[in-house]
Amino acid sequence: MEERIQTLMQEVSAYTATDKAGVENFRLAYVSKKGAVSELFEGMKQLPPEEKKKVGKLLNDLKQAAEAKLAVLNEQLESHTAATFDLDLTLPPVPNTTGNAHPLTLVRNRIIEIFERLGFNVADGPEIESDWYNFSALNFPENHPAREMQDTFFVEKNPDVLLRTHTSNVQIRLLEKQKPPVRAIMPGRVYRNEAISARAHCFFHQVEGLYVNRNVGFADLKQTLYHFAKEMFHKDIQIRFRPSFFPFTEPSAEIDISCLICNGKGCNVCKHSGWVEIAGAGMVHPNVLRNCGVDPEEFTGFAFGMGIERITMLKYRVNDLRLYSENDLRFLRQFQSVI
Ligand code: 2U9
Repeated sequence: MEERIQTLMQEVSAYTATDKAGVENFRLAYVSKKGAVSELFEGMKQLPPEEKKKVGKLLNDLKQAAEAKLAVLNEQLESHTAATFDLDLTLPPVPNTTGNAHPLTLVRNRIIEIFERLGFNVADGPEIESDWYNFSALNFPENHPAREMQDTFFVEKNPDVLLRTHTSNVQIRLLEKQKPPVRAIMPGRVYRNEAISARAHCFFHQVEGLYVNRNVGFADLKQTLYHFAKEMFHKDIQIRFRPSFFPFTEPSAEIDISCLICNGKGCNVCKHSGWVEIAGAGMVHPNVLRNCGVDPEEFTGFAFGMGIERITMLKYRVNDLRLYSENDLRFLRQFQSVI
């Protein structure tokens, strides 16, 4: 009997199957109730008691080996089936879907392209900033509301370490180290402590621009932004400047373009005014120039700032800011071939 067990052990270990029938044959031959192992268990009853113990152990080992082998054969069959199942080699191949740039990236790149052709460089700087570079150097008074906890994110509640609220910090750093002429734009992410809704988010993206040189005037600012609007939207767009106030520019203005939907006739998008806001701008405040070591008697400059989300919204009629950060492919895939 011991010899028979040994032979079966060898058979079990050498067995291979490539299909369902082969696995089933194995099960019937070795594992089923009518299989060889059960038959041997039956035959064990006839053995003298002194042999039963030894043969019983060998038989149990064989039983376990046969069951383990059946599991392996089943597993092999399953993975083989999964790999070959439904594989119809006559079908045309499924094309690889390529990704596309995010709409904000597309618009940012277009903005950069427009200003680069006017001679602006692109500058970059830190998103975690000190109070000086984000507020004080920009002529924000001590008690300005933007400096409050409810408007700005402070890092570990330290009033001197914060997430920048605009990319103006980059312009300050640039002016500090580069003698005019300075002509650069600063695209980047900025943070504000706002509740998230269709119209506001706790982070968004800006492009700010700065041109500091001798004899830079408001007319230069107007022509620069007019050129930008025509390139970004369309050639016969109109532009207007409304007086405004920012601590870092004097005089300051808000920039509107004629409504892209109704061409200035009045509709829901422009709230029946015929105009929509695209940016803020102004002449750099003399205090800001002085804070950067630039003599305001010798140099003047203009600056502007715009939200990339806002420009994208106007250009593609996106009506909810949250869409930009939700990663919904149905939204993102619509921008595959624009600009
Ligand atoms: C320096 C001097 C001046 C940058 C400017 C604006 C006007 C402005 C807003 C537009 C929409 C921010 O994204 S937004 O909410 N920006 O209105 N920004 S002038 O002025 C500067 C910057 C740096 C050294």
